[in-house]
Order: sequence, then C-alpha cells, then structure tokens
Amino acid sequence: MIIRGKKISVIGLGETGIATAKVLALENEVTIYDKKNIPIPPELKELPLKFCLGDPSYTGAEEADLIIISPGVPSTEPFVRRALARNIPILSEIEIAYQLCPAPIIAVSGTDGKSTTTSLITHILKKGGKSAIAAGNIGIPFIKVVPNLTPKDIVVLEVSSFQLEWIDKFRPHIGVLLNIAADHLDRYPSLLEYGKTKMRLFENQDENDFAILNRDDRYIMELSRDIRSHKLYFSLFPDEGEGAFLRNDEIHIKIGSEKFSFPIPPTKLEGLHNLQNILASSLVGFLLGLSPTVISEALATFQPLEHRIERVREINGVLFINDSKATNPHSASRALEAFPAPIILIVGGRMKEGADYEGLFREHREKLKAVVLMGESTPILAEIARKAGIQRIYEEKSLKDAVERAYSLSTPGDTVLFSPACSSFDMFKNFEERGKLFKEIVLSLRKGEEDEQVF
Ligand code: UMA
Repeated sequence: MIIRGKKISVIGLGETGIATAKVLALENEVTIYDKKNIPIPPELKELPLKFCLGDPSYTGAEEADLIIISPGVPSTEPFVRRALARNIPILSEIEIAYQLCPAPIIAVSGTDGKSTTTSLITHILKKGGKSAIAAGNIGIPFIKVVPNLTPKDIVVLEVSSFQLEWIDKFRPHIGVLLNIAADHLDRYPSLLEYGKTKMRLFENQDENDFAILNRDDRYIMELSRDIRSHKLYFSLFPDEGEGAFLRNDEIHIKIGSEKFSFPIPPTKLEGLHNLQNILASSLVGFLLGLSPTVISEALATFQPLEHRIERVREINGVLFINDSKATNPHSASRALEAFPAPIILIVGGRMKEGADYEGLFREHREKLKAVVLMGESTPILAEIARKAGIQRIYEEKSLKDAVERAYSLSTPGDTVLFSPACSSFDMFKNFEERGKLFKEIVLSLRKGEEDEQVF
C-alpha cells in the first residue's frame, strides 16, 4: 500500500508519533498533536511537518483524511468521537506499518512476558539462520523498521492491547497470546474488555495462519473459541493435542503427524512463567522448520532481558534480584514463584487500578519473610498486606532506604526480590530507570566477605 497526498493527523509526539511522521512526512501533509507542550525533536526539524503542541483538546485533529493515534492516547478522548462522527478513519501505527510491510509477521501479545518471548523467538530464529527483527511495544516502533524490510525478513512484533485498539486489517501469520491478567484497568472498563482487545490479534487471520495459545490460562481458553486460524496450544502439563507441552522435564511438540521432543536445556530464564515463554517460542521455531538441536541450543544461549528477574548480586549468601519490569501483581507473583523461601519482597509505586494486591500477599504469605514498601502506595499497600496476614511490614521513603532495610533484615539463604507490582511513574521516568537505580544501590551496599558474587 502507498499512502500519498493525504492530510494526516498524528496524535502523540513520542516514539510512535516521531517514527510515523518520519515515514509519512515527505509524501503527505502531516500535523503532529500532543497534549503537552514538548520540544520538537531535532530529527523532525528538517521535515515538512506542522505541530500543534500543548493543546489537550487536539483542536482540528479531526479535520484530516486519516488520524494515526499513539498507543498511550485513550479512545475516550473527545476528538475520537468527533472524528468517528465524521467518518474519518482512525488507525494505529501498527496498522499503517502492517499495510506497508513486505515481510511476514509473528506477533506476540499477553499481559506479561511479551518482551522476553519476542526476544527469545527472535534469538531462536536467528540461530536457525533466519533474518528475524524484533520490533513493536518492545521499544522500537514497527513503522521504524518497515523501510528496511524485505520479503525474506521475519518481523517478531511485540503488540500491546493499546496498539490493537485501532487495527483494521492487521493480520500476523503467527499470533502468540501468552496470558491475560488484570492490568491497564484504568483504560478498560473490565478484564473482559481488556481480554477482548487482546483477542483482536487474531481477528483477521484465516485457516492458513496460526494462533499459539496458553492452554493453562482460563481467560484465553474462554475468549479464543471463535478464532478461525489453526490453533496450537502450549501448557506446563502433558497433552495429546497439537502444540508444545511439558512431560517429564521434556518439551514435546506435535503439529499434525510431525512430532519431536527434547529435554529442557539449561537456561538463564527462571520460573514457571518463563517455561511457558519457552514452550511458546519453541513452537514458533518448530513451525518455521527449525530442528530440536537448533531450538535447544538457542534456549541455552539466550540472555534474559534487563530488569526481568535479573540476578544482580549475592552478598554473604543473600541473593538480590531486580524485577523492576513487574508493574502489576500478576507479574510479581510469577517472580515470587521462581524463588524458594525466605523472600524479602520490596514492593510499591503507583498501584494498578483493579489489580489484586491482597491476593498477591495472601498467595505467597508463607514464603515472605518480610515486605518492604516504598513509593506513593505505601500506606494503602501496608493496610492490604496486614489484611492478607503479613506479619513483618516495613514502610520506607525511598528505594535506597527500602534496599538497605531489606539487607539489614536478611540472613544467609534469603532472597531480596525487587518486584514492585506497581508502575514506576510516581518516582521514576520508567521501569528501566527504577531498575537501574535498584542495581546501583545493591552494588554499592557494603562489601561481602568471602562469598561475594556479582552477576
Ligand atoms: N500523549 C498525548 N495524549 C495522551 C497520552 C499521551 O498527547 O492522552 C503524548 C505524550 O505527551 C507523549 C506521547 O503522547 O508525548 C507519548 O506517546 P505514547 O504514550 O503512545 O508512547 P510512545 O513513546 O509512542 O511509546 C509507545 C508505547 N507506549 C505506550 O503504549 C504507553 C511503548 O510501550 C512502545 O515501546 C512504543 O510505543 C513503540 O511501539 C511502552 C509501554 O509502557 C513500553 N507499553 C505498555 C506496556 O507494555 O504495558 C502498553
């Protein structure tokens, strides 16, 4: 598809808006809107663009042939209603990129594990000699990589529910859905609506495409009945159906009459949730014709992403884990499952609406030696933790105080787990900044004696 000679409104001057404007500016009349009055990025200054910044009403945005909306902009904004009333098409950047993209797409979505699985699939495919490129919600807008793609490449695209809200024809050849749990409930009226948005990943697929689904996730099983593409499942439990399943510490994969199995290789990906990510990724590798040896070697050589159950340091038998990416209780719960008791949990930040914090504390109560709270949610989380039966609760002002408190409480054999279960926006720019500071603080703790290990 070619987009030429159109009057286009791009809403949001972030990663998505900048990349979109760069691709469309020369052949269209593009205006970028942002509710904040932010500086124009230098990379856009030479381009024939118009800007309308610092206007939270986005006045005039609907006077266009096409509106491209950034994922962070909610569909409840009044300009959306005005544009729809005038039949102005509103699309997301991934829809535009899809229509311009010459390469096949493997799309990965889910509440948690998207980035790890996107990276792992990319790693497996590369090890198998394929030209795979990771993009999307992982941090590289899809549209940014499109101009350099050829039909020989494969795009491994991390897709968020926000990006799926405004798709039209977007159709990945393989769609992977990892899990659905309470998150972003400030943006969706219910978990069901959020789940339905995730399901849009498959809405344009037909029987020549594949849907890879988590059999152990009851929401996915309930919502996936109407998918038209070839359904394949993954599960931590044995199964005779088509897909990837665990049996006796072996990964068993079956599609049609083809099957193979191989032992779970040694891997740095910790926790059962990562085993699910491994199963889904192995299934993609198998679908694309890779051998068990290649997949197994790729799993063994994969380096986990920063801030996701990342081992930072062991001091005098106390292990420090950075899991700053855990921005909801579901994700923190997966990290708590990955380590044995006793665990000292550092938790807090900006709480997620509708998320079950009491359930998190209750479920892991027996393993928790102490809970150290930080961030704006401290008083509320203290109350919830008490209600859930946690005995030792400490309220700290800063991340530094929280780490020092956790260290002072620890004895050899403990794990200090920083898995905030909240977003970082009360104190930090993003979860990366929060995780980096955690690591800096841990690395500056007074030196251990003999058994010091920095990972
Ligand atoms: N803005 C408005 N009006 C609004 C909201 C935002 O004008 O109502 C403006 C902001 O002032 C800002 C710009 O829009 O200048 C930011 O746009 P954005 O929030 O859509 O963010 P981008 O920089 O374009 O990054 C987006 C994704 N962000 C969100 O979905 C919130 C990034 O995912 C993604 O990596 C990037 O596109 C490339 O595809 C981040 C994320 O947090 C990591 N994703 C959520 C998640 O993983 O849970 C979904």
